[in-house]
Amino acid sequence: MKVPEDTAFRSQLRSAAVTARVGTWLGICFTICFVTGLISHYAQNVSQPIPFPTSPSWGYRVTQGLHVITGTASVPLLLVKLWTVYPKLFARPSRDARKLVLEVLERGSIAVLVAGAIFQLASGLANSAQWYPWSFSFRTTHYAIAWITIGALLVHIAVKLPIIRGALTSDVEDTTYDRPTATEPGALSRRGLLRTTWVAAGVAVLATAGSTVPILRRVSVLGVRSGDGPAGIPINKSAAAAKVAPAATSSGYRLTVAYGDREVSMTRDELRAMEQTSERLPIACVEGWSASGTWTGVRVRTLLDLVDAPRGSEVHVVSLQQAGPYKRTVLQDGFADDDRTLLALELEGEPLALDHGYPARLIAPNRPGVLQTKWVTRLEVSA
Ligand SMILES: Nc1nc2c(c(=O)[nH]1)N[C@H]1C(S)=C(S)[C@@H](COP(=O)(O)O)O[C@H]1N2
Ligand SMILES: [Mo]
Repeated sequence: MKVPEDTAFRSQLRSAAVTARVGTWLGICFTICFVTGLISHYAQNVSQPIPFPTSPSWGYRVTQGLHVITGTASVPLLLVKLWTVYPKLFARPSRDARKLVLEVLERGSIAVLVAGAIFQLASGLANSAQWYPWSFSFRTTHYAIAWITIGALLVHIAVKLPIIRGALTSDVEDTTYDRPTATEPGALSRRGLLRTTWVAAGVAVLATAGSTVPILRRVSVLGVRSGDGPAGIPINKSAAAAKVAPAATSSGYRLTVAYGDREVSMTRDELRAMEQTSERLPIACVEGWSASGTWTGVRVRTLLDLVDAPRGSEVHVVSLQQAGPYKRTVLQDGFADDDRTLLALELEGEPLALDHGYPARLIAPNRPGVLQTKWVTRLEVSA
C-alpha cells in the first residue's frame, strides 16, 4: 500500500477556516472540562489545605454535570477537527534542517495533544458508563493526563495563534490558509459542515444532560442511570454488590460513634428516637448523574456531641461493606460541622431502601456522591 501525500487530499472542507471555528469550541469545552475536573479531583482529596466549601449544596452537582457534558460534546468536535487536519500527517518533511527541527517539535506536541485528548475522552466516557476496562486508577491517571493535555493545548494554541486569528477574522469561505491542493468542493458547504458539527455536539449534550437536568431526562438516551431507583434516585452500588445485606438487616446492627476512648453505640431505633432533621440534598455522582432527595435523620454534629468531639474534627465514616475503595471515607471538619450533614435514616419519608444505604447513610451538602457513604456503622473522630 502506498502512503498518500497531503496533496492527495483535495476537499475544500479541510480548511483552517473550519478547523479554527471547531477548535474554538473544542478549546472552550476542554477548558471547562479541565477546571471542573480540578474541582472534582480536589473535592475527593482527603487532605484539603483550603477547605472544600459546603455551600452551595448543589455546587458539585453543577460542576460535575458540566464536566461530563462538555466532555461528551468534545467527542464530535474532536472528530471533526481531526478530520479537517489529518492530511497534514502526510505532509513531506522539510529539507531545511532548521525548519525540520521546528516541524518535529510541533508534530511531537500535536501527537501528545491528540493522544491525551483521545485518552481523556475515551476513559471519561467509559467511566461515566461505568465500564472499567482497565486496571489503573482512573482518578489519578485522568488527572495526570489532564495536565499533560492542557499543557500541549496551550503550546498548540500559541504556535497556531496567527493562523487562528487570521482564520477567525475572515469569512469561512476564505482560502488564505488552505493547502494549495485543497480546491475541490466537498459534499456539503463549509457552513453546512459547521452546522452539522454544532448539531452533533448539541445532541451529545442533550443526550447526557438529562442525567443532571430533570426536564431533559426523557431525551437523555446516554443518561441511562437517571430517574430509576427508589424515590427517583439511581442506585450506584447495590447492597448485593457490596455484600452488606445480612449485616445491614441484622438486629445486631449498631452505629458506633468513637472519639479517643469514648464510644457510644446505638440501634437504628435509638437513632430514630433522637431529634430528626430533614434536608433536601442532591447525590451528585462523579460519573455525571445527579438527583435531589429529601433526607431525614440525625445531624452528624449531634452524634459527635455524644462523645464530646470538638468542632473542627475530621471524621472517618466506616461502612458495613468489607471490601472496595469506598467502604471507608473521610469527612473533613467543614462537612462534619455543617448542620445539613446528616446520618440519614429516611428518604422522602420512607425508610432508606437497602440499596440506598439502609440502615443509615451519610448525606452532606456539596460533596461528590462517591463520598456519601452508605450502610454506615461507625463514625470515628480522629483524636
Ligand atoms: N459503602 C459504599 N457507599 C457508597 C458507594 C459504595 O460503593 N460503597 N458508592 C458511592 C457512590 S459512587 C455514589 S454516586 C453514591 C450513590 O448513592 P445511591 O446509590 O444511594 O444513589 O453512593 C456512594 N456511597
Ligand atoms: Mo458515584
